[in-house]
Amino acid sequence: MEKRLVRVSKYLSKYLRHAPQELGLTLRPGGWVPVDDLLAAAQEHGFPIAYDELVEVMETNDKRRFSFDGSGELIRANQGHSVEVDLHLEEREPPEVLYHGTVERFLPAIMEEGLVRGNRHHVHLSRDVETARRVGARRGKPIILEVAAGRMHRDGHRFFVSANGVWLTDAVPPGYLTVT
Ligand code: HQG
Repeated sequence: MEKRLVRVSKYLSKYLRHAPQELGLTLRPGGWVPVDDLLAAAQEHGFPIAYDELVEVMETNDKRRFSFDGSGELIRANQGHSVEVDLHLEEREPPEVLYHGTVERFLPAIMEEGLVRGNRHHVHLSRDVETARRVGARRGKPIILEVAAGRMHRDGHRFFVSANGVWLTDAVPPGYLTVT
């Protein structure tokens, strides 16, 4: 993706997931904000974004991080929030195995206390090894953990899928994790 669009995408991530209040925005249920309000606020805070750029980011974003609602008047980040917001996620039965990409230095803590959600609402899990590898590689040489999601689900843990296909759960206790 070209540089300017990456900047726009990062800007959107920051304000639609983590700091809407800094732009004077409030996320509605589902994480939505009016597109017009977002563009006006961005302009006012010194980062003007053209409507066409929003559409381009939406269409070219590798992970479909953002979406418009049906009317096209509202926009949101599909997942990854740290602010309190009800995303209306649907509970779903997960595949038998999901993956989590991380790095070596976190392993001792992870094997001791399991995967915890940190600042985000949920622990993020990937459907395939390749995606998990990319997530881990953001921090260094990736380590892939296999998550016994089917067994977790049968044991009563709840799973959700975001609109862009990321599997989410509250926490993964160490007994469901295997280092591959
Ligand atoms: C680690 C990006 C120590 C965990 C990605 C991870 C993903 C622990 C880090 C999405 C731990 C949290 C989420 C424990 C977990 N002790 N470390 N007990 N439990 N960790 O960024 O999964 O670009 O909050 O392994 O592609 O890396 O934002 O989560 O390394 O989809 O759209 O603590 O964010 O997407 O880091 O990434 P994060 P994540 P976006």
